Amino acid sequence: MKTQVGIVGAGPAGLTLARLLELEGIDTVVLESRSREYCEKRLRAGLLEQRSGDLLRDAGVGGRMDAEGIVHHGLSLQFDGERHRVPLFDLTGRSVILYGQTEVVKDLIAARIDSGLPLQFECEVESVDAERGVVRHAGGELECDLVAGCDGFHGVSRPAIPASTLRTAEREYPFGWLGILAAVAPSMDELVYAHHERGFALLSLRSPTLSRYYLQVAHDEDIDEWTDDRIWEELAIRTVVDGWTLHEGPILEKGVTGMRSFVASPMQHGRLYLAGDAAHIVPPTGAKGLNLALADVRLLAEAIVHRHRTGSEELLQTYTERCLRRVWRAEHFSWWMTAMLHTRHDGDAFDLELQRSQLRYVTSSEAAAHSLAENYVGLEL
Ligand code: RFL
Ligand code: PHB
Repeated sequence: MKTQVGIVGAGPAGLTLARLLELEGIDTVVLESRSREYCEKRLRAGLLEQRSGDLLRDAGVGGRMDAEGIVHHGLSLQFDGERHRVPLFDLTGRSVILYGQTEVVKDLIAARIDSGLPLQFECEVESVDAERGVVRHAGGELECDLVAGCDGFHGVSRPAIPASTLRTAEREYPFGWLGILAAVAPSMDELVYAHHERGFALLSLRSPTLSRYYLQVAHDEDIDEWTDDRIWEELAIRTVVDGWTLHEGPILEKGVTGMRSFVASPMQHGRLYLAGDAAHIVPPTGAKGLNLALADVRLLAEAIVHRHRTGSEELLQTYTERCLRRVWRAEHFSWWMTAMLHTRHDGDAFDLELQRSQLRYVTSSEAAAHSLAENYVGLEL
């Protein structure tokens, strides 16, 4: 079997790329190891930059996001028992949209199926030949003009770049996030990022009836140690402020994710181009992972279309360089938010006072708040 662009992975990166290329009349085949049901249920990110929302809208898959997504104009940072609002929109003229990654994926899969274009679930790619553009899977081989490796951090695409060429930069953190989805109206209107000596907590949401809350835990925390009562108790302790109540409800899902920063370079080799988590990972504190994945595929689609129309390889050749400028800005911001908000159990009084000073600074200086806000809503790079 042959195609112009073989896409490995039907996460947000792979599906969005397939859609952008479809709109330009370029043939693609998407191969995904998991079932459709699994892809549509995997609970992950929730926050889209305005620019990511625009991309999905321009791709004709923004209808439900516009109807059901919730636009936020600010967020709160909590420390020393008080909340301080950062007015994102007033500072930057931009806002963010709360709309689950699962919903984005459902919309993209539905659009692909509607168009009747190839999308194979339960089709695990075993290896990619980056030089020849051949993708091997259980059912045979796919010969591609170009291959897009959109198969996430644990995929097979990145290892197809020779070890002698691939450079990686990485940071592991000694903590993880325990995340819950609860069937209860969110107790707040906007996201709350809470610093607390017992550990960070984040209050987020998915809809007027679904709350998404997170607790900092050990990176290898055993979820079985956390009963629902213990989770609610800990969330209440870390997010307490006078005159406010955290409402509890049935916990529908819970899980622990470790945190890491990771960047691979180059993001391309031969006919292979990496996008999204296959090339880079950020800790979730900056809410950047999904947004970076969408920004990568926007550049990749442009470069592929440019070559298709003009024959020029220029945009494809500079793909890595153009992506990594934005990726490293997001890496720094995500690391900085993580360091400012999480409690290091091996830390001392000096670490704690630096965090409190930084938090006071970003919530009292307009210049500092502006810097946080423009990174959070997404810089144009
Ligand atoms: P994905 O979503 O991992 O998709 C990769 C797909 O490839 C498939 N695959 C293969 N298919 C065929 N053959 C193989 N050999 C394959 N190997 C893998 C996989 O099954 C999968 O379907 O990567 P993609 O598309 O790059 O998307 C990246 C995002 O998923 C990720 O960055 C975000 O979820 C990160 N993230 C957040 N990002 C944000 O922008 N805003 C947020 O608010 C936010 N919150 C989060 C997050 C990630 C979290 N977790 C669980 C890691 C919160 C959490 C808790
Ligand atoms: C989420 O709603 O899942 C979410 C929001 C903001 C973050 C991370 C996760 O920084």
